[in-house]
Amino acid sequence: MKKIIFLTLLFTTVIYSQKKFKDQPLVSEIFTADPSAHIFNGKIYIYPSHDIFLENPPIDDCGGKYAMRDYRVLSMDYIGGPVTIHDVALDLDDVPWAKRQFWAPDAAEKDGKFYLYFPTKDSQDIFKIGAAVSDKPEGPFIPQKKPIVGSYSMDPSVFKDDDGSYYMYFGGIWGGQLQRWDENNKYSPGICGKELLDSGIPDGPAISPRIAKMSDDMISFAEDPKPVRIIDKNGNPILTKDHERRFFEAAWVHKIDETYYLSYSTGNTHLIVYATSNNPYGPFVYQGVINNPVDGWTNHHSTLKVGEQWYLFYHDTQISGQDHLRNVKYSEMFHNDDGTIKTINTIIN
Ligand code: FUB
Repeated sequence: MKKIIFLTLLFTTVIYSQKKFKDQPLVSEIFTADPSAHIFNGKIYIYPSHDIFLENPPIDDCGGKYAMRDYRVLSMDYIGGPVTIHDVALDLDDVPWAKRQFWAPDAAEKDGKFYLYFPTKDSQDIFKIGAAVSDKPEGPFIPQKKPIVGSYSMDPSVFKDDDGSYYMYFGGIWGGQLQRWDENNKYSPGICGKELLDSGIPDGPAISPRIAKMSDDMISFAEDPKPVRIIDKNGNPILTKDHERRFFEAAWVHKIDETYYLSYSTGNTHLIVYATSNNPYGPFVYQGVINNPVDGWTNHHSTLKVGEQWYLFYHDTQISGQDHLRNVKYSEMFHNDDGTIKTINTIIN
């Protein structure tokens, strides 16, 4: 198997050496994706998915080839500094309710404890979101015995507001199963892929990411999840067939002064876009593109201010050339004087 991996990587390295990438992978020893970046205890910690090589990746439209089994945390003392790949922070086998697929995680700190939030499929193959606790940012994390009550779908990200409230944003369509949950948080089995683009499906307001305030214990929701509305500048909802602007996955929030920036991936159109609001619950008004398509099918990011500089953490497939074997990177990100964000191009032509 090592030979196959070696030949695959050699082949793609030759092909990819023709491409010019704006930024370089943070680590090449393991494959990493979906970076959620934070500053904890004065250091930069990155919580990525840990992609794995599969000899025969399943061919389905539900994300079967993203079959991750553990999490590894990365850290840097400063931007540009050496990157530490920490030991396994959480293993799928240690989560009693988890069956398969550790997808994009996030983390939060409160009162000296660290919380890892992770989506994974339960015994029924339904994505739920788990919480795990540690005394250290890099783990190891001890998982709760059950998923967070009321959680579903994937791509959790936890935002801490200035008043000390924490909110979880979550959800993702297609393989992330958000389309199976209605806005009253009721589940019905359903499709999970390209069928959602079928011209036969009527247009209407696009599926919304969800928000739930976290309880003081940080391992449960204080309220039922609610949809986060994304609208255009005329106050109309962004529509399902507006593929360049509608939500797909990877919701993330940062705040500047009184403005909340919700950024997210448009998925199969491969953009990271953003919308703004003066309320964490929204509605958020669509503004524009933060990151143009990267190399590879998925585009998933986080934002982080280090000193006075904002950064976009993201992934692409520079090392492997394969959609499910990704590598995390970062880029400087700039807000204009009017609050808009300059678009980033990570592939240089
Ligand atoms: O890494 C698995 C999935 O791919 C993530 O949860 C999505 O956001 C996409 O990046």
